[in-house]
Amino acid sequence: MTRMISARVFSAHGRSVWVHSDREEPMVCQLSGRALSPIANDQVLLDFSVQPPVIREVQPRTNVFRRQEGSRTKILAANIDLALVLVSGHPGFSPELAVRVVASLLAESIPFVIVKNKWDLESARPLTEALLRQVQPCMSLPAWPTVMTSCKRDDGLDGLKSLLTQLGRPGLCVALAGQSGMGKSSLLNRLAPHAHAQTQTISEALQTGKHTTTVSRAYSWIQPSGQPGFLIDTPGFQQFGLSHLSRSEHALAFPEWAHLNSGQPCRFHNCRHDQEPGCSVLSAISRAQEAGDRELQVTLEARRKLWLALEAGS
Ligand SMILES: Nc1nc2c(ncn2[C@@H]2O[C@H](COP(=O)(O)OP(=O)(O)OP(=O)(O)O)[C@@H](O)[C@H]2O)c(=O)[nH]1
Ligand SMILES: [Mg+2]
Ligand SMILES: [Zn+2]
Repeated sequence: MTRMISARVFSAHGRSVWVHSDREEPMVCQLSGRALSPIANDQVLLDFSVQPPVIREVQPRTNVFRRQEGSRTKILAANIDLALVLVSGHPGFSPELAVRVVASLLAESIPFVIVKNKWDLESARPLTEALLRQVQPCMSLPAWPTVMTSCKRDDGLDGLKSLLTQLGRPGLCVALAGQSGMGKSSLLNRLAPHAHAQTQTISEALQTGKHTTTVSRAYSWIQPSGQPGFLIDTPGFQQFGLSHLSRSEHALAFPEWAHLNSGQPCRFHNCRHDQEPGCSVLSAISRAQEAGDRELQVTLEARRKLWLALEAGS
């Protein structure tokens, strides 16, 4: 007789998948068909009538954290309730990669908080803030939420923990996302010390991370609220393709474009905010320049460049 149980994927390594269920110890399973490709934090149906058990079905996902690499889709995690997007000034993070991550999360309606990690490194703070200005909506629109953390200080996670306490509920799934070397696995180890995730010093010569985490992995943990939940560590990336998203989905990361358009719309409804005449974004940049508002001018121009990079189709 077939015996099916529902289980959660902790990590997938090709055809071997680590799963965990309420009733069984963590175990390695096989996949029943070539069409199945479960990813960390997927819910699956396990067939226990064979040994080792076989995954028969991946249950519908509420959302996915994904990026595109050429024609290949890379799904990093599924069923996320909250994403923590780590940035840092050491090494200086890429605003373009951060904007791309933000767009991908907004397109999937995944709530997120930007985590300014390595806050103990005082000399790196100004760079973190300067780079973040390019990621945040401008024109007085609400900023994406942020929190400061330090994995090196005893009190370094207090702000994040109180935020997580407010958001706490049974089974909350929190994913750690961001470029290599930002400290995702270090933060995981601080929040869930039993995880023992591998971490590695950054390359000082290249000012980059070393791509230490190579596969996404979910961990069970007790949230600061005292409730059980899941933390998902994901590998850092050097590219974050968004060719699967539409222009209006890219625009979610640039809410000021819609704001400017609602005042004096661009002359062309499909304006790319590149060189078109009568463009509301280019006009706003000129107005900022005329008013001597250098900070707004520079921020708008930097944001417009990031937008054009996303629109370039990669
Ligand atoms: N000073 C300081 N260093 C930190 C902090 N968090 C992480 N680091 C260091 O940053 C380096 C990279 O940390 P990891 O946790 O491996 O980074 P990661 O984001 O998981 O990187 P990938 O797995 O390559 O994507 C390590 O040397 C950590 O010790 C922090 O809050 N302060
Ligand atoms: Mg890591
Ligand atoms: Zn325009």
